[in-house]
Amino acid sequence: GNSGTGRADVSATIPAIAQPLSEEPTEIASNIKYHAHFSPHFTPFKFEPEQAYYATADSVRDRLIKQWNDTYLHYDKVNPKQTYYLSMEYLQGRTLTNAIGNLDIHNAYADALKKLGHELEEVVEQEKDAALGNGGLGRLASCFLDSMATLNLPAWGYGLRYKYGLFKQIITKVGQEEGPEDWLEKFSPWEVVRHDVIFPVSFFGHVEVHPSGSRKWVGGEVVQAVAYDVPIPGYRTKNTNSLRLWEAKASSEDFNLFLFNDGQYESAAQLHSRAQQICAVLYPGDATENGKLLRLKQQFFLCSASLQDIIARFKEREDGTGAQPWSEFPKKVAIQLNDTHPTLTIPELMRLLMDDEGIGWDDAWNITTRTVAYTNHTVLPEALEKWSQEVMWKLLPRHMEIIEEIDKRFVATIMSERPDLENKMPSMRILDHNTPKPVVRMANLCVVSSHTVNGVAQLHSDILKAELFADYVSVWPTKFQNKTNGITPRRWIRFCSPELSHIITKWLKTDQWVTNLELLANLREFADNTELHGEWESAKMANKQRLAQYILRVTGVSINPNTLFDIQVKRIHEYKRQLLNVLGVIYRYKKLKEMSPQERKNTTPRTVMIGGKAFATYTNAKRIVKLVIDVGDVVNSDPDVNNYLKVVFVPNYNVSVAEMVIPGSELSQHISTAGMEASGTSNMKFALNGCLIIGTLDGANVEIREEIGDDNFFLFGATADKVPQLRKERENGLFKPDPRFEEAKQFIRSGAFGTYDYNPLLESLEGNMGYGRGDYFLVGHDFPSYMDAQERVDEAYKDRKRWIKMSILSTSGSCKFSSDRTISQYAKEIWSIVECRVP
Ligand code: B1N
Repeated sequence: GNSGTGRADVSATIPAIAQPLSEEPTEIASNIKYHAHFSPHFTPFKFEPEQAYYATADSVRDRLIKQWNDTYLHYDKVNPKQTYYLSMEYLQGRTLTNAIGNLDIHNAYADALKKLGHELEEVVEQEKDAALGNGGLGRLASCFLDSMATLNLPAWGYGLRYKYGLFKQIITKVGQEEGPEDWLEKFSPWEVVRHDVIFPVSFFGHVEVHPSGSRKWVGGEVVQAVAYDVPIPGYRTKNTNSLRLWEAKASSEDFNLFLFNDGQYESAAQLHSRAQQICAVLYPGDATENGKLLRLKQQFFLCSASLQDIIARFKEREDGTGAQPWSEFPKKVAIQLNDTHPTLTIPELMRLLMDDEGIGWDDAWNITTRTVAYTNHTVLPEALEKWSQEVMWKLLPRHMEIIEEIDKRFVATIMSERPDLENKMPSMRILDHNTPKPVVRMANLCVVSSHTVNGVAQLHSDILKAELFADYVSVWPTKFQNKTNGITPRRWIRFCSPELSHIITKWLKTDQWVTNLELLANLREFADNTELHGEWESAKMANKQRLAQYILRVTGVSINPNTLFDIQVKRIHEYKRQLLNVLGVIYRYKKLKEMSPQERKNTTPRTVMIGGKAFATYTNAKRIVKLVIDVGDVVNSDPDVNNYLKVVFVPNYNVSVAEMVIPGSELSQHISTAGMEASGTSNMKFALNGCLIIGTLDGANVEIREEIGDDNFFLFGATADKVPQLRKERENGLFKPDPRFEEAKQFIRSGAFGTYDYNPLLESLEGNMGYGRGDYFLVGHDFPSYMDAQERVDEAYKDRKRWIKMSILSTSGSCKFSSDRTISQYAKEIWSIVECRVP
C-alpha cells in the first residue's frame, strides 16, 4: 500500500460509506477514500497525486449532481424563458479548483486531502485543461457560463465534444511544433454521458416534393448526436447549469448493416469512422476562415442536434393547459449565436418548423427571427465566413433552398421599401454570385435573420455600425447593440490569486466583491495607504516568485522576481503585433549593449515574457515565435546585459498557464493595430490583477483606460480613424521611418540572433502595401510612440510608490469588466430572461 508515504491506504480496508454532502474535512476524507476504493479508475494499491485527483473529482461530482438535478427539476417546473448559448468553442480549462471554489468548500477539501497525505495544490495540477477552443472567443463562452449560473439564469451552453482540443505547442530550437492534445486520454470525471439524449443528424441526400407541395429532406448520411453534459455550478448558489457537448457516433442502421450484410464489414466500418471524424478535432484557427467540408459538417451537427433538443424540451414542458402553441416558442427560447459559426441554426429552425411541424413560411420566419440573436467578434476580412454554394447544395440541399428563399424575400422587401438602396444590394445580399465561386455570406444571413446583432466592445460595435453593417443600420436602426465583454472574477482573481483576493476582502471588509465587482471602486480611497501598499507589494511579489519558479521549470531560464515582469500572452497574429514587442526588445538590447556598466545600472531591469500559439500553417506567425526564442537565447546568455534584460517564450499558453502568468504580471502588452482587435479579454484579466497596460486605443482597451484613468494607462499609437489614411500615405511613399525602427531591423539582418532567415518576416514590413504586405499593420508607424511609452513605463517603475498606487487603481477600476455585468445586459437587453433561483 502507501505505508511510509504518509498517504492514506485506500484499498486494504473497506472505507466507510460515503457522506456525499458533508462539509466536514474528516467525512470528506472518508468520502474521497470511498471513491478511491469503490470507483477506482486505476489498479488498486496506489494513492499517488493522480489517483487522489480522480477520487477527489468523483467526490466533488457527487455534490454537483445533487444541485444539478435540483436545478433541472426547478426549471422544468417553473418553465421560464431560457437562453441557449450556441458556440463551436469553449475554453473551460481545469474544473476542480473552480468547482470547490464555487461550492465554497475549498478549505474543507484542502484539509481533507492533507489528512490523506496530499496537498490540494499538487492534486489539482493533475487535471488536464479542457481546451475546446482557440482563444478569446472560446474563453468568453466559458466565462459567460460561469456568470449565467452565478446569476441564477436559466441558460445553457451547447457545443461539441472534440476528442482532441487545441493542439499542444512544443518549443524546440526550430520554433513551434504541434502535438495532439488528448484531454480524454484517461477520461474526464466532469462529464456525464446521457444515453437517453440522442438525435439523428443528416447530411447530403435530396429534397422530396410531395403532391401537397410540402417538401421533405431525405438525408443520405445519418449520424447520431449523443449528449455529454458538464455541470456548471454558480458561485455560492444552488443553481447548477449545463454545458451540453455533442458527440457523433454512427447510427444503429449502420450497425445493423455491420451485423447482417455479410461482406459489408468494411463499408460499415467506414461509416463508423466517418461519424467519428466529425468530433475528432477542434479547428485550430483563431480569427481565420476555414472553408473545409468537415468544418461545415461540424457546424451543422452542433446546430441540428441542439435545435432538436431545444424543441423536444419545448414540447415536453406544458403550460398548465397542455402543449404550448408554437407562438410561445420565442417567449420560452432565446438562442445566441457565438459569431457566425452556428449560423445554420437559422435555416435548420426554419426547416424543422415548416417541414416537420407544418408551419407556413411567415409564421416560421416570425418565430425564427424573434428567437435568434447574433454576436459578431471580428471585422478581419479573412475571418468572415463564406461557404461555397456548390458545397452547401450538396451537403444541405434543403437548407440551401431555404437560404435562397430568405435572400429572395430580403431583396424583394428592400426593393419595395427602400429603392434607394438598390446599388447596395450586391453587398447586402446573403448570396454572392459574383465571386469566382458563388458563396453564402454567413454574417449577412445572421444580420438579416436575427432580432439583435451585437459587437463585443464599444469601439468594435461602433465600427460594425459605421462600416461592416452600415447599410443594414439604415434599414433596422434599432437592431444593433453593444455588449462589452467581461471575465469571471471567480476564476480570474478569486481563485487564481488568493493572496490578492484576501487583501481586497480585508480592506473592503467584505467578500461580496466576488459577485459584485462594483465594490472594487471602494479600494480607491486606500490607494495611498502605506499599509495597503506593503501588503499589495508582498502579494504581487509572492505571485511573481511562483511565476518565476514555473518559468524555470518549463524553460530552464532563471528570472529575477525583482525585475519588471512584462508580459504578452495571446494567439500569435500579425494584427496583435508581437513583432512590435520583439523589435522593441531588440532595440532595448542593442542600447544596453552600447551602455557603460554604470549607465546600465540606471535602467529599469525587465523580464519580457511572450507566449501564444501560432496556427500551424501561418508562416509569419511561426517566424515570430522563432524570433522570440532566438532573441531570448542571445540576450539571456549575454553576461553584459542579462541582469537588466531577459526574454522568455512561455510555452503552450493555455487557460492554466494564464492562471499562473496573469497574477504575476506587472505590465502587459495589448498593442494591436487600432480597429483590429474586437475587444480582447486578457486585458481585463491583467488589469483586474493590478497589472498596468501598455496599449493602443483598440477594442476594450478604450473602456479600460476610461475606467482606470488615463494617468494609469501607457497609451501609444495611431487611432482607428487614422489607420486607413496612414495606410494610404504609406502606399504613396510618404512614410518616413524612425531611425530606431531601422536600427532594430538592421540588427536582425546583421545576424545578431543567428542564421535563421528572417528576411521574409522583415519583408512583411516593407514593399508595396497590401493585406499582409507593406507593413499593413503599421508596426513602423507606431514604433516611435511605442518606444516613448516604454520609456514612460521605465520611469514610472522606478517610483515604487507611484507604481503600486497605479496597480491598486487598476484593480479598483476594473469593476465594469465582470462578465456578470455583461451577462446581466444580455439577459435584459437581448434575451428578456430573468433569474430562476433554485430554492
Ligand atoms: O473574440 C474575442 C475578442 O475579445 C477578440 O478581440 C476577438 O479576436 C475574438 C474564427 C474567431 N474573434 N473571432 C474569433 C475564433 C475562432 C474562429 O474559428 C474566429 N475570435 C475572436 C471575444 O469576443
